[in-house]
This record gives sequence, structure tokens and C-alpha cells, in this order.
Amino acid sequence: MNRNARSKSEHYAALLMRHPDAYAEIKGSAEYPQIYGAVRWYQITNGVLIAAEINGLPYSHENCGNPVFGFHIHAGTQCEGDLHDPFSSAMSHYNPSGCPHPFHAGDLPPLFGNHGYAFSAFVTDRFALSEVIGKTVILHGNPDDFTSQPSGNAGQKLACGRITACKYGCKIC
Ligand SMILES: [Cu+2]
Ligand SMILES: [Zn+2]
Repeated sequence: MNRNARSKSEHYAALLMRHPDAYAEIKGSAEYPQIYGAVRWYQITNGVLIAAEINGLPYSHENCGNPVFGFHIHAGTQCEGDLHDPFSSAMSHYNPSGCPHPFHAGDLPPLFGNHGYAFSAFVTDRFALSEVIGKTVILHGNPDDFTSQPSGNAGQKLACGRITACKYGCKIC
């Protein structure tokens, strides 16, 4: 690792100790009410630092059964829906440039479940934080295969949160 790379990761680690610039409170659908968590968003010089921490995820005790959950920013602004699709109002992947999946701006690394818990922190330079305020983040029941169109065959929507600026107060920051 070069010196510059190390200084960036140290900077990110320090940022994660601070209040984020935005957050999304994640709540499960009626079928998965035990899922809860938060995604914290930090604007950085060339992109956005994102930290997701989710509890209450479904899991299996079987060998090779550790689940992987597709994770995306969706273009819709609400986490509402019906029995068929609990978060249909979140619409599809945030994709302002008309790219194929997985090159949508809103495509994020999937979360790996650990007996119901997931934590992931990463950087993306596909958007500025201000572009996605008010949009939604969705956790899916299947891994994202990074191939199928239009959404990586990530399966049903388990949980949703709305990305909210912390400018005027932030209840979980
Ligand atoms: Cu999605
Ligand atoms: Zn996508």
C-alpha cells in the first residue's frame, strides 16, 4: 500500500467517527419487521463514503447458507408499496446516465450477512451526495449477480430507507 492510500483510509476511519452528512434509517417490510439499521453518508472530495450497518437479517445455520443481500440506491423517494411489492414506490435503480446494470450510479456492493448482522463501508464516485438526498436505499433478498438486466436479479425488497440530509438535525447521527 502506498503512503497516499494509507492516508486516505485513515481519513475515512476518522470521518466514520463523526456525524454523517446524511443518513437513511433502514426498516424491514411487513414480512421482515425485525430488520433495522442505518446507512451513513459522508461527502468526500471525489465521491461519497458510505457505511451501512443492518441488524435482524434472515440467516441460515446450514453450511454454505450465509446469505448475500443486493443493495442499491433507488430513484423513488418513498418506502411504500403493497403486499406484492412492499416498496414499489422506491422504483428502480438510480440511473441518471442511462447505463446498464451494474453501472447504474445507484449500484452498491452487496451486504454479506453474519448471523443476521451486516456491516460494510466503501467509497463510490458515481454521484455527489446532494444528488441522492431524498432518494431511497433498498436491501434485497438475493445476491446481485451483476449481470442480469435491469437489476441484477436481486429478488424481493426486504428493507428500505430514505436518504435524509443531517443539516437540520439527524435523529440517529
Ligand atoms: Cu435494488
Ligand atoms: Zn443497477
